[in-house]
Amino acid sequence: MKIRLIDPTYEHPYISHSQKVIKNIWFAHLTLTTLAALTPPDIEVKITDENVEPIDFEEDVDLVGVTGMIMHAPRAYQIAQRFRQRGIPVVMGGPHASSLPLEAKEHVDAVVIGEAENVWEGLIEDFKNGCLKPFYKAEAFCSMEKLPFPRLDLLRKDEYMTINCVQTTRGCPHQCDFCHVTHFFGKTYRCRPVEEVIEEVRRLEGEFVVFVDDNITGNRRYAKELFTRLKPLKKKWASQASMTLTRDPELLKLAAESGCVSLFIGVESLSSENLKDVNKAFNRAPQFEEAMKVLHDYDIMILAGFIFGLDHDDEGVFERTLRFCERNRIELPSFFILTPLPGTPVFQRMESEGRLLHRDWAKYNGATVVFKPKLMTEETLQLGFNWVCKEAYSWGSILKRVFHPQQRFFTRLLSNIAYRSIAQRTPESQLPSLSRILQRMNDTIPLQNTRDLIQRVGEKIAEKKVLIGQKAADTLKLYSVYNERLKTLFVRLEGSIDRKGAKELVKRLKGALDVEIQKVILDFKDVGAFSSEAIALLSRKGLLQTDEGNSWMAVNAPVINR
Ligand code: B12
Ligand code: SF4
Repeated sequence: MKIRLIDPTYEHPYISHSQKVIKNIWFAHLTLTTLAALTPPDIEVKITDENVEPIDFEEDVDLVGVTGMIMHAPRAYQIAQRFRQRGIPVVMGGPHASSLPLEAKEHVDAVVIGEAENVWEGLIEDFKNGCLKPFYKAEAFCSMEKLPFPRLDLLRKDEYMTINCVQTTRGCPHQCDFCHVTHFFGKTYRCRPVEEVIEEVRRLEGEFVVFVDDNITGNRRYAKELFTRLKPLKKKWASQASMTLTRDPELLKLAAESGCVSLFIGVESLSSENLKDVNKAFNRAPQFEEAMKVLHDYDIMILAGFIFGLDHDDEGVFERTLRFCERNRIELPSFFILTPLPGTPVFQRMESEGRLLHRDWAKYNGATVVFKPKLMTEETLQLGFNWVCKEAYSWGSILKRVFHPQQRFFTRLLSNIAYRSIAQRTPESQLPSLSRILQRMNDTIPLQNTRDLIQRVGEKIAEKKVLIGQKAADTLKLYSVYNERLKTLFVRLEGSIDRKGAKELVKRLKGALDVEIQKVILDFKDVGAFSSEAIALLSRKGLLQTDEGNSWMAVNAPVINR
């Protein structure tokens, strides 16, 4: 009996899948080599990664297996159709088929839901006996012990940057609302026996290994043991980890000593509100700069993932994020547009709020807007995303990020050049028009004269005194969010306001109130103290009224004359 396993290709709008790019930066997928290893030895099994070789649709095979993430689904269905036209049955598994098995079943003969380990052999037996069932659901998660090593020998190894991929754990202890991992693996986090991982790594040729885990440090005790045992192998490795790693110096040191050279870290957003919204508050935004520094101190290159289009993102987010990457010399920033993956809480939320634009899965690729964002239009999100992808890999931005005296300058530069070749495919785009204004409206203004500041009066102020103590702050902080749909700028003020602060505020608001912004809402409730001159100026401009609540003040554009 002959089985052909296929990994479909995908025409990504900005990630080039050219042979050169694959050779420079891709590592081979583990899916098919794992399935091949699970296939009984009496069966002839071959694999095709369509990204590196064409599919032979005329091949003489008995059964075809096809995999796919969400965006591969349409192509996977086309492939299935071609084989089924010839009467060859097709089985589909992987993240997409597991989330939407009923949809997948319309295109294939059998669907595997979940991991293959506990069902694949039984499916083959059924096929041999002529009684293939429509669905095979892995009822329990498989044991991580004695998993067969993937059949790397079936890959065209010269086509990839590396084929040395190893999985040490499955699942993640966290449950971020946009992530498919929790949906697929539930709340489980399973680790393979360290001994078996070490043996698999030991057998690999070459010094570089990719651990294709979702979060390699999800169980610290396990990770510490793994890293300790890896050290003598003297390999270099890359993987994915969550930000929590940066808060455990012992673990980080061990990772570096065991050969960790780069980590993909899902930073996701610089906004604490966004992180809280998507159940990722364990990423602590105020500590990000320190976290990036700690990774660099251990000479670990950072591939930082950022998601755009979360509910607190306005059109200033693209520039703000890029400047963060430049300031912190993040080697390889990776940007994604929020993608509601079926099965995830984000998908459910978007669906129930009527915010999904369509179900054209090919466009659910992390680079195309498929939902209605809250604070931006679809168009602004798309254009801002295109801008940041291209701008981050412009020579100017690369140079800001790669110079770092202590570290591997050439590795940083070469990886950036490789990523630059991908980013070149992103369509040309402009920075969203209000971005510059929004940077100015999210700023700290130092004050000049804090001596004659007076604490606020009124009921609210009594609470405030306790909060800010007796000392007035010597800065005025502006936190602003622009709602493009309402054409309204919300500005929250925090600290104290003296004459200089008030003048600067008025100046910046005048700059902001252009044709696009129609309304500004100022929130003074976190201002602890004003100088009398500031009160006079702000009142004269109609920005401050001493009403009882004195918190929210709505100011329409015409109030401030340009
Ligand atoms: C490594 C990895 C990558 C690597 C390589 C991709 C790869 N396939 O190896 C890179 C970094 C390139 C990558 C990129 C992306 N990835 Co990725 N990736 C992973 C990761 C961490 C591991 C994949 C892996 O090797 N697993 C090990 C193998 C053995 O497991 P498996 O593929 O799931 O297969 C098992 C079962 O699913 C089943 N099975 C699978 N296929 C089939 C087929 C048949 C016939 C049968 C019987 C069974 C079966 O059996 C296997 C054994 O149990 C997964 C998370 C995860 N844990 O799966 C995310 C994951 C697959 N990626 C994901 C996404 C979204 C992406 C991107 C689209 C991100 C983006 N927006 O750009 C890109 C797409 C790039 C591309 N063009 O392919 C999502 C997919 C969600 C979805 N529903 O589509 C996942 C689940 C992560 C997540 N956080 O949600 N990814
Ligand atoms: S930490 Fe990463 S892998 Fe884990 S649930 Fe969140 S996004 Fe998914």
